[in-house]
Amino acid sequence: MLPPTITLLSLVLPLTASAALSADPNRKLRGVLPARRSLYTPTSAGTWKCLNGNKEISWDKVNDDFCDCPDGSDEPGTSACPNSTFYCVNEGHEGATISSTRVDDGLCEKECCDGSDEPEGVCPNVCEEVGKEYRQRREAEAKLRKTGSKIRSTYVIFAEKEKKRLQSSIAALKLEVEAKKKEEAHAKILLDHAESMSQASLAYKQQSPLYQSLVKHSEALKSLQARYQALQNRERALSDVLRNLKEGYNPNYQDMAVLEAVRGWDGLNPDASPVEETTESSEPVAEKEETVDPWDDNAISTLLREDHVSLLLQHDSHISQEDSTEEEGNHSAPFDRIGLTGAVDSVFDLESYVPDSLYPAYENARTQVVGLLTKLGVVRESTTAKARERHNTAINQLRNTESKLYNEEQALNKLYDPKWYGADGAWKKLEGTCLSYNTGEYTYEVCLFGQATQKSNNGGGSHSLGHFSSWNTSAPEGTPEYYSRQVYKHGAKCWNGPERSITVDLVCGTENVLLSVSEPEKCEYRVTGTTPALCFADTADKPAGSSGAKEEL
Ligand code: MAN
Repeated sequence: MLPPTITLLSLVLPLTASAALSADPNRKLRGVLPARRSLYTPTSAGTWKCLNGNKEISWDKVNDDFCDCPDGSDEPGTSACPNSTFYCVNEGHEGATISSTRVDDGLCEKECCDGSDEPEGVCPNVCEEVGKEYRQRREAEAKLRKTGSKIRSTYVIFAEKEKKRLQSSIAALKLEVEAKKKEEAHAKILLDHAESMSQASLAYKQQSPLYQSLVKHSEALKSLQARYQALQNRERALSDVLRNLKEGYNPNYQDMAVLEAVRGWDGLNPDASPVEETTESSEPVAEKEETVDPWDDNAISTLLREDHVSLLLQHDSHISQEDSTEEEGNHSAPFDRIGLTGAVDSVFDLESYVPDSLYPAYENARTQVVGLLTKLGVVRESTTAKARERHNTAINQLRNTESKLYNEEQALNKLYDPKWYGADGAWKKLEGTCLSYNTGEYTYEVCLFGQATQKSNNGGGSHSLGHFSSWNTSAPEGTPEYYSRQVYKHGAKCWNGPERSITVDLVCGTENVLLSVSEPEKCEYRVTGTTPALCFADTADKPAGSSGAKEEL
């Protein structure tokens, strides 16, 4: 509701203004944009065409506070036409355009510091003062931007260096991957050889009298177990026959053969009731000694399932250890097996130095020598284990190098990706930079392009506020607005609420720093801060005011 004085003014002033406008031909240009001034000239016949050319009106009707043109162009300096605009010249400051509805309403518009939106004498002209303040502020901002942009240019240089570093690292890693692939292939050949050699050596060891005897014992045991099981079955069948006989015979027939058979059966089963009550036990039953036989069916079956080849290898390693112990204590041993084994093992270390062209010949010679030494028992099984270990190591090294290469390639792809570090890579420098802000209760930390955290200052633990997810996707990609906001998502789940997330709003500043933190919605946080990465030396001023462009006079 307007104050009564203003309401009265607004009723009276339009009339006064319109009278003044029609009387003063210079005031016909009131509210006209400088670029359009030349269009506001009457014809020699004293007429004027609406700017869209649809209608011709009398020049007197321009700015007469009555809307004649359908496009509203005849009333640039009054509020008579709807959806029209008014331009304030603002001499000493910057021109501004406002909605024509705000013209002659008795209110001094902030955008029109010259007071031209109201009749003369209503609003003071404060453009000089406002312009001075504005220029000072602009100068300070420009200075800040200049300093910030210098820092920013070091970020761009950092990205260039990073690009070179990544390119040469990738080139080196590619060579390394090739070399590692060859190493792995060589190690595989070695392993295959060692394994096939160990097969030959195993076959030889299986001929040993001890192993052969072990195999025979095992076979004999198997045969005994089978026979034992057959006898058990037979005994079970006979028991059934006798039990049936005992239960079904007629004692009145006095058949002695049957009676003897039943007595014999009872004798075998002392727990069973005797055939006749008169039967006396002649001798006291001797107390049976409790013996536990460890070789029950299960134990024998387990023994028979033993893997003899494993046993042979274990035996071999056991004997080797004993040999080593003996040899360690006997330095005067005429045949230094350890020395020889070491020498043979060291043959494997030569692999990496053998040129590719000589490799087949080398392989052949090595196979023969090592084969002979294996037969003689000089080379031990450890050769296979070593070859396997070497192959595993080669595979692991190849995988590690390939994964390093992948990471470096990814880093290079992201370096100039607008969705990551910007088209000039400036943001790369800030990757992993952690900014924090203490609110008293919590310390908020944002590690740029990484994770954001809320840490309690009173020992209450900390919550993840999410990981970097995107820039400001509501602005066009690559624009300063796009880079003025970072969004971190998928943090720790809020009790009865969403996953925590945080929005980081940034503006140009000479430092990377957070300035405020808030939680506008439960578990949805917002921080503001500054960064030199948003300072652009060559950026023209953004349009000022909500109502349009300003023009410096
Ligand atoms: C913790 C903090 C707060 C949050 C509540 C929600 O106390 O993360 O910021 O509002 O949990 O339960």
